[in-house]
Amino acid sequence: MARSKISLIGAGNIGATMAHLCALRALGDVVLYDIVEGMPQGKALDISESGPIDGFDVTVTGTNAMADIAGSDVCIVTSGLARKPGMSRDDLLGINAKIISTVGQGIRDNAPGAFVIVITNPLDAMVTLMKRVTGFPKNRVVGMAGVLDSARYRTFLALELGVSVRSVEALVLGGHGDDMVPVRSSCTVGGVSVERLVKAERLDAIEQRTRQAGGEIVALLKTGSAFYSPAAAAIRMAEAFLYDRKEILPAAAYLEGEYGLRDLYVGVPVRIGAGGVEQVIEVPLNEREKQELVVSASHVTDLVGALDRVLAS
Ligand code: TXD
Repeated sequence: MARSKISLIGAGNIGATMAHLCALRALGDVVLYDIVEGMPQGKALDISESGPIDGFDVTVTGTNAMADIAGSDVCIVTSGLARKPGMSRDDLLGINAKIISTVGQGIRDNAPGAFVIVITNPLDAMVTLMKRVTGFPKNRVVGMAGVLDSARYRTFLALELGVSVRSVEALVLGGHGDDMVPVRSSCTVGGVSVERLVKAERLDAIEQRTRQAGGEIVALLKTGSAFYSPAAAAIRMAEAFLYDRKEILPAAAYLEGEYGLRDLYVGVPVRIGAGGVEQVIEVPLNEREKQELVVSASHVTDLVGALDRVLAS
């Protein structure tokens, strides 16, 4: 049986980290694409040369030719600029919209059957643009943010309680911005509601840190943004697709009435399997969470409006 083909569009911090993860897990043959001459080729060769050490036989190929992504099963897109200190994700809109437009045409023309996972910020606008440019159905274009944001929430709660991250179930919905929605009402630790274990004011602080977690790392790194955890999050989504896991994960999905929202991408729980985004899962929210989701979704609507103005200019 032929190996899967995974094309990583963008060979920067996240793209190269994903390439290494794909190789270590022998997820499939990897194509690492970037516009910088030689860079993807060098990183791909370096990863390949670790094959005898870690025992993987999948191929990792670097290229500057978009045609080399032909026939990909999955395309994961990180092409674009990352934040610098003081920048918001939305500040990247103009330049990254142009890049995603070009990349989307390349995917449409070269990998028309691919499942596309978008990472590039501002995520909610870029995944919207990717769906428009490729013309792919909603089940084959998804944004990666919720798996990362939920992992951050889980990490901070596990640290607070001194328990394994495996014992913390937590979900973050909404846009990938400062108004994302940690869903406290369904958060459990060892099956026990988190509200029975952590004081409300500590939960407020942890949830605020979750919302600001990306900026916290940008401020520390000064030269870019998080990349190990975003890479891990996107590969988790790709695995759910490639292995037909039917795993329920939070992701930016195109809504058509679910959660009372329509015709926009918002972070919600979805079932990911061989059909891509196979189903949007509606989880119960309390009144505060419902309101917060509406506010977060309205920011996505505003962001897409700004995108439309940029594209029209
Ligand atoms: O949760 C999330 N979705 C976010 C997303 C989490 C963290 C980072 N987030 C965003 O991902 C970040 O704000 C950026 O917009 C992307 C990629 O972040 P990364 O850290 O990988 O950025 P790099 O290291 O700058 O890599 C971007 C690469 C770089 O090598 C450029 O040469 C390349 O993108 N690039 C292109 N590749 C292909 N085609 C075009 N046109 C192109 N333009 C730039």
